[in-house]
Amino acid sequence: MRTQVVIIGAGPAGLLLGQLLARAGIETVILERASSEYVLGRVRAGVLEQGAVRLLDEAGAASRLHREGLPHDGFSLAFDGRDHRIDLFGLTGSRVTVYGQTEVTRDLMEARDAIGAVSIYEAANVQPQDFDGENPFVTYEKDGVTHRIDCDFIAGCDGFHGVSRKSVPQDAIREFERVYPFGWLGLLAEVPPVSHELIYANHPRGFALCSMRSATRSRYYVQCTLEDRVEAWSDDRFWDELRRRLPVAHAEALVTGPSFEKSIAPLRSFVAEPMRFGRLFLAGDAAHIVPPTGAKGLNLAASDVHYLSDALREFYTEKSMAGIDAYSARALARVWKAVRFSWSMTTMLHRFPDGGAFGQRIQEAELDYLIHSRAAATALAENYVGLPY
Ligand code: RFL
Ligand code: PHB
Repeated sequence: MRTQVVIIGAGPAGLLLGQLLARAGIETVILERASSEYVLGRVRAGVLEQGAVRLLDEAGAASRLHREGLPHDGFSLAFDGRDHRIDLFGLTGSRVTVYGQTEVTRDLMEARDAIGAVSIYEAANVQPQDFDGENPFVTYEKDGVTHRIDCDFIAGCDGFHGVSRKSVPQDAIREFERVYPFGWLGLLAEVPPVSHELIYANHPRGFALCSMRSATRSRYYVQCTLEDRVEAWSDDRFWDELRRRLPVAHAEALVTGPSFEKSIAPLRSFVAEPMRFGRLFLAGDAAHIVPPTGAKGLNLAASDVHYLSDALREFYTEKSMAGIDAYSARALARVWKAVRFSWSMTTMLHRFPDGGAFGQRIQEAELDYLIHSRAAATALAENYVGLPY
């Protein structure tokens, strides 16, 4: 088989890239290790920047998002027993949209099916090959048979644990990493959200986040230890812990109910440089990971895909390598700003086991500064709604 671009991974990065390239008349094949049901079953991000919404529009996959997505003009920082609103729209003229990653993925899968583009799910042992030269190809196994797809380019959109980054020789890549000494325990329940906006809480017992998927479905998180196991967290224990970490008015208003998803995610910052190796590109979580505190992971996948689809369109329509040569530097400039922001939100809001009394006072000073300085609040808001691209 031959195609123009092989995309490894059918997460939001791979699917969005496939749609944007299809709109430019560029043919792709997507190879995904898991089944489509498995991909749709992963509960992850919930907050979209306007740039990501614009790209989903361009991809022809945003009509349900416009109907069902929840526009949010602000969020709350809760500490010291009180709520402090960050007025995103008032400070920046921009807002975010709350719409689950699962729904984004579903919409993109349907858009891809509608144009009849090829996606191969349950593709085992996917291997990008010969991307140093002019004639790269990808091999994979399906139902016990080995296949080969020749192509012009390979897009590694296969997430943090994917094969693409691992296929690059070690001396060609540099990795930067920070692992945080805690995780997030997340829960989904069919109950109305405690507030119509998100609440990020800094509390002596640890961080908590109140988010949502709709007017009837809530997504909550509490900071947990790296040793914690989901099985040790009954719903009752989770709801009790969440209540303790919220201002009293929210704790009293919290509607609880049985969870239908509960999972623990460790927190990590990670960047691989560069993001292009000959004819292999990395995009999204394959190249970088941010802790979820700034709600940036999915949005960074979208901006990478914007730069990459532009570069490939330029190559095919203008026979120019300029965008391809610039891809890694353009993407990384935005990535590092989001990595910095996610690290600073994480540092400001969590209890660090080794933070000590000094760390505690620094957090308090930062939060106090934020709520009393319009400049500081604007800087936070500008990063949260997303830097331009
Ligand atoms: P994905 O979604 O991991 O998709 C990669 C796909 O590649 C497949 N794959 C392979 N396919 C073929 N061969 C192989 N060898 C393969 N290895 C892997 C995988 O099966 C998968 O389908 O990466 P992508 O597309 O780059 O998308 C990134 C986002 O998923 C991620 O950044 C966000 O979910 C992060 N994130 C958040 N981002 C936001 O922008 N806003 C948020 O509010 C937000 N909240 C979150 C989050 C992530 C979380 N967790 C669990 C990590 C909240 C949480 C709790
Ligand atoms: C979510 O709704 O899952 C969510 C929202 C905001 C974050 C992280 C996750 O910062």
